[in-house]
Amino acid sequence: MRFIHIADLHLGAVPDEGKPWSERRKQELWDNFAEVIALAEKEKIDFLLISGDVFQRQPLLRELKEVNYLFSRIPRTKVVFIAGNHDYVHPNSYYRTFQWEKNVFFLGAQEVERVDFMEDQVSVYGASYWRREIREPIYDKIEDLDTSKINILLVHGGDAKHIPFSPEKLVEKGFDYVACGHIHKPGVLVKNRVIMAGTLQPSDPNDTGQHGYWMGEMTKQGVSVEFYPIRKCEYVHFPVAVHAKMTNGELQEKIAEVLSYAEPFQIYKFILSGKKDPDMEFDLKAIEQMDQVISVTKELVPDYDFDKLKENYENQMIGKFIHAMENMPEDSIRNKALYYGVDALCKTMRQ
Ligand SMILES: [Mn+2]
Repeated sequence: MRFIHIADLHLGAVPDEGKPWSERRKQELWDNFAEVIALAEKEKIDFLLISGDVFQRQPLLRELKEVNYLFSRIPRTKVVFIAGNHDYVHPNSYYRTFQWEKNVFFLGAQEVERVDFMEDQVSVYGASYWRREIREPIYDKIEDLDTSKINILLVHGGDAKHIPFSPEKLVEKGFDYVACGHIHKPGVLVKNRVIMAGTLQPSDPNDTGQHGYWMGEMTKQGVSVEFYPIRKCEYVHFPVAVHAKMTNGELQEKIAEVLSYAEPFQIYKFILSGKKDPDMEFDLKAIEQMDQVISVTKELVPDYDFDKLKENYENQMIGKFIHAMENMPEDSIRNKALYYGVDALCKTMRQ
C-alpha cells in the first residue's frame, strides 16, 4: 500500500507576526495542507498518516469543518490521525463530538487504541494528548502485536515532557512503521522504519532548514519511504562577521548582498558576531525592515584598546581598574573581568 506521512501542520498559527508577509504565511499553512491532499489524490495514496499537532491551539469548530472538507476530497484514502500537545483533547474540545467523514479515523483516546483495516491487513495504533504534557513513556506498554498484519504506530513526542520513546524498542515490538511527529526537524530515526516527519512548513524562525512530507510504499516485507520538501518557506540563520572598523553602511551593504542571493522562499535571521568599534551603534531596525528578514541578533564585543584607555585615564577609576586587573594572573576569568569592567565604566562615561 502507498502512504503519506506528515505531522505538525500547526494550522491557525500566525507565523512572523508583525511582518508584512505574516498573513500570507498564515494562509500558506492551509494551502500546503491542501497541496498534500491533492497529491494524495493524484498518487492514489491508501493511507494518510498525520502524527499530531494539526492545529496550533484548540481547533475552532469551523476549522475542523475545513479540515474535514479537505479529507472528503480523498474518499479512497484512509486518513488516520491523533491530537498532539498543541491541539490536545481539552474537556471542551470540539474533537470530542465532531463527526468525521467515513474515510477519517481520529484516534482520540488518551490510552493507545488500535484501528484495523481488514481489507489492507493493516492495524494502526495511536493515542491523543488530553493535556499539554505527558511524561510517561506510554508507547512502552503496547503489547501483543498481530505480526501477520502490517502494524503502524502514530507517535507524538520524543522529549522528556512529551512521551519519551526509544525508536529501537518500538521496532523490537514489531511495528513495521512508526510515524512520528512533534519534533519539528525531519529525521530518520531508524531507516525505513521510524521517521520523524518534521513540521510540514515551519511556523517558527528557529525551525531552520527543509520541511515537507514523507511518501512511500509499505508491505509486510518492508517499507521504503522518502522525504519530499515543500519549499514555500525556509528559515535561514546567517552569521555575519563584524569587524572593528565596520560602519552601518558597510554592514547594510553586506546584508543586502546576502539577500540578493536568497531564494524567494527564504527568510533570514542574521546573527552578528565579532568585534565592533565601541563608538558604533548598529541600526538593527533598518536591517529588520528589509524584505525577507525576520530578525537580527548581535553577539558583539567592543574592541577596546586597554593600553590607550589606561594612559588617557591614568588617575581615574578606569585607568586604576585596568592597572589593578593587569597585575592579576592572566587567565580567561581575568580577561573577562577586565573586559566587562571596562565596558561598564565606559558606558557610564558615555551617558
Ligand atoms: Mn507537538
